[in-house]
Amino acid sequence: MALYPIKQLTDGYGTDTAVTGAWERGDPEATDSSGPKQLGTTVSGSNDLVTARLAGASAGDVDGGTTSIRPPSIALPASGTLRLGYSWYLAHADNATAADFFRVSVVTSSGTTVLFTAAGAATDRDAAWSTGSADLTPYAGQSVQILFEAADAATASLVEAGVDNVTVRQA
Ligand SMILES: [Ca+2]
Ligand SMILES: [Ca+2]
Repeated sequence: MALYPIKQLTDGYGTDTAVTGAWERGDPEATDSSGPKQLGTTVSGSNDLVTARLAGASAGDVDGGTTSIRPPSIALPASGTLRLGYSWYLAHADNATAADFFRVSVVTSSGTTVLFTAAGAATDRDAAWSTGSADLTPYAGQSVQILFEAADAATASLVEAGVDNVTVRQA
């Protein structure tokens, strides 16, 4: 089993459209708006990847479009079963819609493939860590990047997201 700690780069493709709430790595402050919307505690330690870590005067959430964060390329082993693991949350207020999202994708030299999407809805969704995983075996032997995106699309809504403990394991 191999374990790869993954670094990150915000707006790695220069395509982000969000005007606030850009992903960053740091020690997050908790926010509350009808329940927790940004978690002040992480899974791995003091830091996580979070859509603007400070609570600030306003909620400091994603506004105006999409924000992305991706690690540098990682060279996957050529053999074995490869599994991506991560902890994540998406939180939004009841002013969200299905246009808002949290998304995980794998990027290779031949394109981007969505691995997971959590869409928003017109409900109050509190932040809570969940674990996600995806099979990266089809990408064995390739150089890949894991791309995380969060979006406040369509009408403005309170949207926050977090990611932690990103790993690739070889079995
Ligand atoms: Ca935030
Ligand atoms: Ca929205």
